[in-house]
Amino acid sequence: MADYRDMWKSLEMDVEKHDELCEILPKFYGDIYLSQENRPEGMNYFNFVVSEVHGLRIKELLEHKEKNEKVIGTFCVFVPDEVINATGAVSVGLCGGSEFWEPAGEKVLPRNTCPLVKASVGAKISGTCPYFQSCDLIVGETTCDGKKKAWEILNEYIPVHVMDLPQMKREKDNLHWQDEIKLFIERLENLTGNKVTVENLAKSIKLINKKRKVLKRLYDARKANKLPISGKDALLISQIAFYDNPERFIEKTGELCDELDNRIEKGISVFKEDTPRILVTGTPMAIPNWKLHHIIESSGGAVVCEETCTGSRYFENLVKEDGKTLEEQMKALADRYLNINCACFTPNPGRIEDIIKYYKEYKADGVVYFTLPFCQTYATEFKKVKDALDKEGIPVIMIETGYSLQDAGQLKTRLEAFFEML
Ligand code: BJ8
Repeated sequence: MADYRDMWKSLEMDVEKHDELCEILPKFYGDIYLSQENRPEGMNYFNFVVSEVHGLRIKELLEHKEKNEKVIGTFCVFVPDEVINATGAVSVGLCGGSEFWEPAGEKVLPRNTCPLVKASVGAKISGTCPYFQSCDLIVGETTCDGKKKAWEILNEYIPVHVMDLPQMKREKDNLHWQDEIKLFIERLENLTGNKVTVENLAKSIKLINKKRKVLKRLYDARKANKLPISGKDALLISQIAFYDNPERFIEKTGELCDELDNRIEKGISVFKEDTPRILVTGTPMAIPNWKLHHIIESSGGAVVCEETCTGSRYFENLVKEDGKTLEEQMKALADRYLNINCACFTPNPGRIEDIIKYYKEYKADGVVYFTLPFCQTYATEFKKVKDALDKEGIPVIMIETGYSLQDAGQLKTRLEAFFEML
């Protein structure tokens, strides 16, 4: 990687501490990703993106900022990227997926907070995440209690706009979410000095839909009997979707999908025949959290789909493109976004329907229900999901695990036993 130290210093980062992270990541990535055999050629682009994760992409963000285009950080798939894009700002997903950031988070948050929240806050207050440092505004949302209260603390370090997400899906909740989108537009208009118009919003809706379509195409390739790509690679692509330039991401993922189609035609697979096909469902896996996928795929399983926010919840369902007024467009946005089935909603039957649907569509043999420690919403929802899966005769195992690799051996043993019985 080129020398970006001056750039990091200009972002007021703790460059020495950041060096520690830079030392861990390449080896970690090499062991998990580059060791895979028979990867599609198209993964080279994503290898490159990871190798430049704190370099070239940050340089691009700073170039945007030089043109007075703002950078907006987000933490949840409910925050509409379309609105950010329409104001000429750039959106980056900021969820922290590494234990490296947890100790810093624990300085201001209770230890028994979910690692995603601790790492996200820790990334900011330790000054070791150039994405955070590049942001002009971050957008929080009222989903789980851990996140909701963390915004108040983060706001001491960086301006935070909080979107009040309803937790039910009635008509009045839809109207409320439309209203929140309107307030978000106003906040961004004030920040950027650019107006959201029917035209620029329509263009952004089309662009983000295109990104969803290419991700859907990638996931469709995983429905093939012979899997042309590993679950680990597909997860990585989903994670990169949150911060890469959208046009380039669409193009490169499209090229990869062409290659995957070709592999499917020729029957080329990255797994041995009869490898158990696993649907992963649960909490999001923020980059570089590749732990569970790596353990599954090195214990004799293959991940065929993620019913998570770094998976299907990010790209399923498009925003209607035919809105003629801003009101119609906001309604179309609210309709699409409130179709996401996060466990912070009550009740949340749509998620169970999705899991069963994907289990069938992706021809899975079993379900791994993943939850980060201290995530009450997903942990509690397990009962409902398990009851429904039991009724359908779908095998499921619950795995609660954080970012540390300490329990890797134990998880491997449990997963191997689960795959054995599929
Ligand atoms: S739409 S899943 S991105 S809220 S894992 S921080 S819920 S304690 S991330 Fe999420 Fe939006 Fe829902 Fe998706 Fe809290 Fe649970 Fe931690 Fe979580």
